[in-house]
Amino acid sequence: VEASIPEPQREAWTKNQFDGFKNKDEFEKEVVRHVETTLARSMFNCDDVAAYSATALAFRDRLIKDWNKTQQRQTFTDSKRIYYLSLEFLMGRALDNAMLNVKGKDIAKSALDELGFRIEDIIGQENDAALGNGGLGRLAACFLDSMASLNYPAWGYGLRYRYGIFKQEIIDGYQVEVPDYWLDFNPWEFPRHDVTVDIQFYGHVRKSQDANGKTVANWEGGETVTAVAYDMPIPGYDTPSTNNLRLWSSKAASGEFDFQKFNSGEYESSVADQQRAETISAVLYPNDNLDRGKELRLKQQYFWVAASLYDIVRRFKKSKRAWREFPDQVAIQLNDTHPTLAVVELQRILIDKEGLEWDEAWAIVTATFGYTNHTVLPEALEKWPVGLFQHLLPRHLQIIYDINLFFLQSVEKRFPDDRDMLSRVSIIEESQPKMVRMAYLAIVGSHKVNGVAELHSDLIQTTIFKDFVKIYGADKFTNVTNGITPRRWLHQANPRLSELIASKTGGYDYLKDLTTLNKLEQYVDDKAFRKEWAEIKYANKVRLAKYIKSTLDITVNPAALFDVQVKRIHEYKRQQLNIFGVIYRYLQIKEMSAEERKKQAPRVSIFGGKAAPGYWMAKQIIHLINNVGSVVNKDPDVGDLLKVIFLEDYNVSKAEIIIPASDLSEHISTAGTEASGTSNMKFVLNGGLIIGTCDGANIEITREIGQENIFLFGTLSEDVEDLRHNHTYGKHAVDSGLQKVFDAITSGKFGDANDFGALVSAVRDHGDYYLVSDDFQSYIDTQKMVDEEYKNQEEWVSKCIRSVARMGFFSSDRCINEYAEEIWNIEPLAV
Ligand code: Z15
Repeated sequence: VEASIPEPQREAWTKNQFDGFKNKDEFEKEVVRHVETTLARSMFNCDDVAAYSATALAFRDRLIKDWNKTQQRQTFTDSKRIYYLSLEFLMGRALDNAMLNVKGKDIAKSALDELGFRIEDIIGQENDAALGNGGLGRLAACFLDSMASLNYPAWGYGLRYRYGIFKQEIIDGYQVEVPDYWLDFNPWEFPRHDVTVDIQFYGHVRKSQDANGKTVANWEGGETVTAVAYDMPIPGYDTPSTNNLRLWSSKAASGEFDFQKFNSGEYESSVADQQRAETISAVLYPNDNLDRGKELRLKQQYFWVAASLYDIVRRFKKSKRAWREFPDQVAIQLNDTHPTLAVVELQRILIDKEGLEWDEAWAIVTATFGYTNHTVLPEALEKWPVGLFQHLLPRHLQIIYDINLFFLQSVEKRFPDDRDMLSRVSIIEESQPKMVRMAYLAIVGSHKVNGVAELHSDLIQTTIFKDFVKIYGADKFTNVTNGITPRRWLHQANPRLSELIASKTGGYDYLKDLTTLNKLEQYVDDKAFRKEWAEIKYANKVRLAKYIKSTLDITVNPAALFDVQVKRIHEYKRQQLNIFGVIYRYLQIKEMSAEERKKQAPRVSIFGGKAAPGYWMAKQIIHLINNVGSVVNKDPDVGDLLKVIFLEDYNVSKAEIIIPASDLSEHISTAGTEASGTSNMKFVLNGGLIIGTCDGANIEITREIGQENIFLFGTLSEDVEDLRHNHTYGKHAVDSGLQKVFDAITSGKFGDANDFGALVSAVRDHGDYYLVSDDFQSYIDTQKMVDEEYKNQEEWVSKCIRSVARMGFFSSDRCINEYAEEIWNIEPLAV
């Protein structure tokens, strides 16, 4: 390719290359240039927002150079690429991450200082890119960081929502949702107005004969919406590799918003068409672990999947390889079932557009895809009514029926006498109305299916996907335990701890091989080290205390134990167990004598998290937490012994402040319900201990750090089914301690008792599905142990250090290497 450019031209290009900045002065010049030209401002009206914009643009210029080179390298070497399809990417802020990954933060800090700005203030100007709900979306963001840092040729594909997850306000104790219009100014995205794909919806299928007499399906009519690509550079840590996240935005196809209509007086209907098209990428659905089955959501899924596949296929076709080589060049990972239509779409492209035979096409499809399952909760498993498919994607429904037919035929051959099996595993559920089971389609269309922690992977293989293990054999099913990026979740969020670790482990290389943390263990008995460690934790708690003061005007004592539960609000995550425990503690304090109170360990109970707007019970939990806070926090009997804090609008950038400040974090889901959890890893990596159930990745964390370093309690997952059964058919009395809590609530101590009736009766009268009562006593006992152990600070700090030293396994780098080897069959590209 290079040879095709004449020598003099090439020279002109090369000698004028933009080299980025290499030192503080050059960086300063870039910032001033952006302020004065790109932003058309000057030193006289450069506020923090403008300084942020200019700084971001200077780093963006630099990233884009590496980005271009990375893409060229991937093209020239014709490497296999991994495409990570996710409807959510919970990226958070980009500037701090970019500065640290390219090792330019020190330069930026001193340059901004000279120009009259504090780098923390500048970083704080950026809106979070909050294109996700919770764990699943943040996992995708950690994976992008790891894939770039490990030099894998990888692309993310998602939707460019105009509105990310809503902003949460708390008004009178209730959650109120406010739209998140984050795109106002986003220096990190590159609109690619020349990269567009027309996406078809509705219409009908007409069969015809081609020249060879073969029947071909033609999907005709309906409407067209255009997808426009927006690219975000993803810098790796300490490597020139810069990958791409491509997000699709919807707009009316040029034929739809045309001048004819415009000129013939149909202005309004023309604008309406435009708006309808833009609706597709307008908003992120705000549900976590819940499928609501809305038509627009299915439209989002097809729009995004079809645009992405068109892009992937277009890139493959440039290589002029034979179709059978497609899986050697392309791996596609389905992040949950949301992108499962990609399986059907690729089959459609191969048979309807490229003329391949079904079997040949299907072999290519199944060799290309891998599917990650993230939940066993029945209400989260996607199903779509057949009628909706018929209407929106008629050709895809036909292909799904064919996929199912061939699949069931093969099952029948292997299990000839098992009629029941056929109806159990059918992709079509024979219900009223009939439904397409997306998880089954994803399994049938992939060569590997994985869960996200050992317990979870075992559970899917023995429960919801049991029949498929019988059909395909155990090799198709595997586990890849989740991980987190230590760059954002230690180095960026906790710079002082990162520096201390670097000073003991031989520099910052531990950020590239997290198992190096094990070197810390030899310093456990080093008094000076322990002291410095404790001071850093204290400073992080002071920072959070200041944040609490400035946002809620509540004073908390940084010497108290900070007990944190931040995550989406969900009954299965059991924030209700936590707040019932807090009430129990409060009642105990109230009963104590002044003498007894002096012996109590002071505690700050910190909550944060969003409830899905339509999830009424979750909203009741938020309301109760806030009401308990307003009673407890001003009770003079209690003082510093207990404070209850609800932090508004928990998001990635707030997590970066909260997580490093925790002494104890709560991961207390009913056993068997939390597929993995990833914040558990973040908290331990930042030197906090965990109180948790034997669920998800808690189990592997325990195995790695040692059971003496974690506070486990509660029912085991293998006992859950029986307990639930007994609740329904036997007697079950509410735990006596919990009963006192319910009495306090129903007496109106925390506001109108009617407001919380549903929370109480879910446990007392309606079968206690999440086993709150069963686990209550063991939870309280374990919290008591926490209180005792926290009094011995020397021992506590030792536990924290040992835990951090043993957390190497939970890097998303380890996790991505496992995917690369076991599922994607892909190698890093040398730089
Ligand atoms: C989500 O955030 C998760 C699973 C889902 O099925 C959906 Cl729709 C959203 C979470 C799991 O609840 C959590 O346990 C896991 O750590 C995370 O995905 C990443 O795998």
